[in-house]
Amino acid sequence: MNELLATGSLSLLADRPYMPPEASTYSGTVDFWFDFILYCSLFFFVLMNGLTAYFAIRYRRKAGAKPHGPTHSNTLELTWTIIPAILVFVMFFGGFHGFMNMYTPPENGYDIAVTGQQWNWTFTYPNGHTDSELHIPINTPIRLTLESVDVLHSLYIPAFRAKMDAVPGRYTRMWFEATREGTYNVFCAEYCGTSHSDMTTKCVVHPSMEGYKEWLAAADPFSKKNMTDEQFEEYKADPAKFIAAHPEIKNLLPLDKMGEILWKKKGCNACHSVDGTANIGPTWKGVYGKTEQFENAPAQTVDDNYIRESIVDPLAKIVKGFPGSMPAYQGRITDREITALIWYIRSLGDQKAK
Ligand code: HEC
Ligand SMILES: [Cu+2]
Repeated sequence: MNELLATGSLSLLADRPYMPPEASTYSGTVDFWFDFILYCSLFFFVLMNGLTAYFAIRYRRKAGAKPHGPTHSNTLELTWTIIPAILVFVMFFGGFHGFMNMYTPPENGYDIAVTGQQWNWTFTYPNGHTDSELHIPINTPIRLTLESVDVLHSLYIPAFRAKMDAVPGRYTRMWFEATREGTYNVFCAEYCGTSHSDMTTKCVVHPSMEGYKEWLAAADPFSKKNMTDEQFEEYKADPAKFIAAHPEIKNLLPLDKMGEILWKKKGCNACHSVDGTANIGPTWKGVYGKTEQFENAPAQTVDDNYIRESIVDPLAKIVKGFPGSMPAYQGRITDREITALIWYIRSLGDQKAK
């Protein structure tokens, strides 16, 4: 029984039509106990309402009959106390056992760090690569350490039946082991402000550890492995020439295209549009080269240094008419990434300002 519970092979049906697919070792266990409670409740609902209806008709008040009060039956009272008590203990035991399994990360887990912020998730992989998507290998216990830079969030992957709060100023942990390859939904399950419902991403389960490692190596074109600092200087000077000369460096795009990817990967897109529409923060369209007015500083032109400052220390100059609500990226973004973002913002500007 214990092994069955731990491996999650307890499952009445394969995928239930009313549940997401079962894609982790413990999702079967969760579904088993969910169904157990559901069917017990259903049974007693039908039994009690059926009897109530039956008795209301069978013993309805008849003309001339004398009503009499309730009598006592030990047998009946013991029955309806002992049977539900046993059922409740079974539910408690099953639930508690499953809970302990879900909240005790295995010692040999593969670690990935998670940062929640309004309104995106950042996953930091062991090689330092950060990504807004969660990629994991199949059949490997994954341990996540969660933190939040602003308010309460909650990482929720329904297919794994896994959920854990991300709390500012505290680390929380969760673990799971995926059993099916595929792409699954990831949500924020804690109401966290205006764009909470957009705080979604994907979890990609790679069919093997090798496949996952390959993805990881190619995912970050700016990782140290991919480019030296001298190469980066060359690349900055003339991206097209550099890319042509270095086909061995994977996934390399012109800097502004790289910035466009980072705009999404770093979660800037939650607050900054690039098409002129208003959002939580100012749109990036046409911002480069324009004269910006501030709440707390004299006006100045939007140039490279100003953009850098806005990313690492956003509250130093708060754009007029906007809240001081941009999270500081100091320590969570590399110089290369900042450069790429600057190129992207430039490319969205007035061509003359370039
Ligand atoms: C939670 C929302 C939010 C996120 C996420 C966010 N920003 Fe901001 N950003 C703002 C707000 C609000 C302002 C205006 C207030 C201020 O200047 O601090 C702003 C201002 C800016 C400015 C100055 C724009 C101008 O018109 O002068 C730049 C540049 C900027 N952000 C870059 C970024 C980058 C790059 C990222 C991603 C790495 C990012 N922001 C992520 C909310 C956000
Ligand atoms: Cu959230």
